[in-house]
Amino acid sequence: MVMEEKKKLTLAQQTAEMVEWLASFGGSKSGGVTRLLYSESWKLAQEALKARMEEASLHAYYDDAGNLFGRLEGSQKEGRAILTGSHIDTVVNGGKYDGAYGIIAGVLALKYLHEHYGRPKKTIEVVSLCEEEGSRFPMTYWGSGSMTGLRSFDDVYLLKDQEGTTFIEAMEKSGFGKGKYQHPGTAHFDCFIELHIEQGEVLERENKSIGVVSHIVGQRRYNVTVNGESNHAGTTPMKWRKDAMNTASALIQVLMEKSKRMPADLVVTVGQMIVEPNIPNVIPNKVTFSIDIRHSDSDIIQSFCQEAFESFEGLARERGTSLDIHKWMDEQPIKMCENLNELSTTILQTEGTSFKEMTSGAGHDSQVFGQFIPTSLLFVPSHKGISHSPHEFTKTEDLEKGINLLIKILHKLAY
Ligand code: HGY
Ligand code: MN
Ligand code: MN
Repeated sequence: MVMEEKKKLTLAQQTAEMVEWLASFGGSKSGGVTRLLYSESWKLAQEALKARMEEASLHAYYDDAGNLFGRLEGSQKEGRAILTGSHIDTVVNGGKYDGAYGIIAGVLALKYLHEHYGRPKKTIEVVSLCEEEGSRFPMTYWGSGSMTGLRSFDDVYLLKDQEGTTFIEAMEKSGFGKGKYQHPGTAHFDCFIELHIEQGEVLERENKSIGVVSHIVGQRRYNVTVNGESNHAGTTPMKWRKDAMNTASALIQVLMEKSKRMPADLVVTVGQMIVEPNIPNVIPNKVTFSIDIRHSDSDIIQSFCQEAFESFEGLARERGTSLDIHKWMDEQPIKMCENLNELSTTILQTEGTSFKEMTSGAGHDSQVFGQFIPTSLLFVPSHKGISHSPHEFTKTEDLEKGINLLIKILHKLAY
């Protein structure tokens, strides 16, 4: 679709077109989207977004981690810029909106502001953050983490994906990490505003258009590796086995049973399991499974992990197996910026748009930026609360309400 035609489209039509367009990068026949960090579909999406940013009269540029920025230069040379955006990577077979919506909202908001108000006083930038999910390598928030210093290049070089490709190989193959672009940083940003789908169904159930997030829950992720002994499924008596799967299933039951005795808003998920040698007639000698634990109070997360892991060692020993427990993510609960939230709620009250102040059970790049610069996270409803799935859906009119709010916030802050 050429630029001229795009200009005549309404904001709602541009939004709907851009959602489908971006979802085509890594899109599958099942309607899911898979765009993993530094993969071919990730690279094509970033390159295509760069062109869209330039079409929208933004100055587009990368940093050395592969974060892509679109800048609407302000007339005031001094002073720091306002940043908006979200992450371009997805989970495997995820939805069209998680991360992508925040980038689309930023590009269309800056395009609208430039077309209707010309040059701002303060510079505004939209960022397509290279990675947030932790779907390819065992590490999350690489985009926002590399910008804020929460993650360093040293942390990631030797990480490997499930195919055995190292992080540095993948990064360099997609053209980053070699010093060709500026080093990631947040030095010239004043604040960060992220639009995101709720990924829950509170807004839809309560018929509210916007979620203004007050806090994001704390989140920990572990990989637990059980080491046993492979052997013949037919000739090895049960009492002689060192069965890594038997132990893993006992440990997972401990987690699920223990969670029933914890506050209802503690959530624990075992989402990934790697079995070796993963053959029906061989007793597994190694099972690695992930644990994702979240709660708004980090002391509750700590006590849950401590008590659960205490029983792990004994259960493993009883079954002739041993354990390695590796914590690879530990983000504290964080409060969002009250001033920015007040700006949003004032705009919403004035225009009569329904909203709800709420906690986020999902982690977001705002959880990282919020540790360094004033940050605001704003939700639009997810149909039936479904996310991380091809069935993720948000109505265009809800997407548009979020973008209109972003336009008003940025206009207030930058013009
Ligand atoms: O897992 C999460 O909370 C987010 O979608 N990365
Ligand atoms: Mn996600
Ligand atoms: Mn997300």
